[in-house]
Amino acid sequence: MPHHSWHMRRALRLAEKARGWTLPNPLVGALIIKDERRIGEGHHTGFGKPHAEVEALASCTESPEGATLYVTLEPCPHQGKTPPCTDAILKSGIAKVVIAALDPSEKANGKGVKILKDAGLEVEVGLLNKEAMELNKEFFTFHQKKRPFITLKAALSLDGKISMDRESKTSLTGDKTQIFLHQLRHEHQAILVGAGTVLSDNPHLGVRRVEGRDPLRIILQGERELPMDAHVFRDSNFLVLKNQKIESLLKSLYEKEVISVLVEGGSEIFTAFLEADCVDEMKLFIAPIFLGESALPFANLKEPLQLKKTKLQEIGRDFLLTALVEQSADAHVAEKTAASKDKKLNKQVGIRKSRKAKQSE
Ligand code: AOF
Ligand code: ZN
Repeated sequence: MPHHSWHMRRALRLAEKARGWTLPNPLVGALIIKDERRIGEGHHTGFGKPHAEVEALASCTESPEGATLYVTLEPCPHQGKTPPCTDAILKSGIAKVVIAALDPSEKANGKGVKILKDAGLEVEVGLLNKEAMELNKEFFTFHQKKRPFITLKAALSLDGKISMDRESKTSLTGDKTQIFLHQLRHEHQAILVGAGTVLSDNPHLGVRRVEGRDPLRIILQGERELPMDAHVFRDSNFLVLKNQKIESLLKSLYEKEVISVLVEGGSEIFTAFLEADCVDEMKLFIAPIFLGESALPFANLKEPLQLKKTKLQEIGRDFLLTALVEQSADAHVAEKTAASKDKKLNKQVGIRKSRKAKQSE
């Protein structure tokens, strides 16, 4: 079928439109195809709103009976804020469902597929699976690792410093970078800073330069008192956590269903997160300035840290380096995967060898 993956690609693009608005829900897009014609499409537009499948069914220009539904995530089998999508699909008379990725949450995880199959629908899973997992990498990390996806954001000088000193804020990056940063805040469910940053910068941590929602503001407090008139306390959308180790912090954020956190500093917080080996992605805004030896470093790492999948963008006079962080668990998994790939390869080679042997017999 020539259009098969085109349909799923379009569903992925539809899903992407709502980035930031659905949290902690995933981004989901759906398309309904009948006789190679698109008769309906939709996406999950916001938390608590109808799911993608329901939007797509509601938009149909003709009866979806006998049609194929393309959806980027397994249809939900449960009653949440909205009724089960599997019910809506069964009622609609859809004959076939093509799913890019299974929903990793305990409530779903294959149960949606089973309901559809048991009812006699044809179900296909895995078309553009990698792309669908990338689309919702925060949601998948949250369910698979039982902790939020952690993005570390910093503005750096060319000599890797974040500020002239501990007591005051040094503005390094230009105006265009501010817009990028506010978009990034909108795309994360929560934003986290240390008490030192609240005391030295009195940051707002909200979204003002783009249309978006303010993330939950998490402040990690040590021994120092925080002024109650600080900007971060301007409304009730904040959480102060006292003397927490990173591991217990992540556990409590998991329990609160926070799927993604943007860590904005300062130096001690960056160091603690990196040493806890739980940073998934880094967004480093690099400004064309050297701050000199006496300035505050980005982090104090005891060991080298390898970044991977790096991407460099020019933003006005600054650069944005986006990279994934190599976690020690990843290295372990990579070794294991390489070993099992070797095994598989050996098996295949073995099969080929025995076939050859048979042929020459
Ligand atoms: C789908 N289609 O478009 C989305 C799904 O509280 P609710 O009813 O909004 O359900 C939220 C859960 O449903 C969410 O955690 C995830 O497992 C799934 N999201 N499922 O079939 C959608 N957004
Ligand atoms: Zn649903």
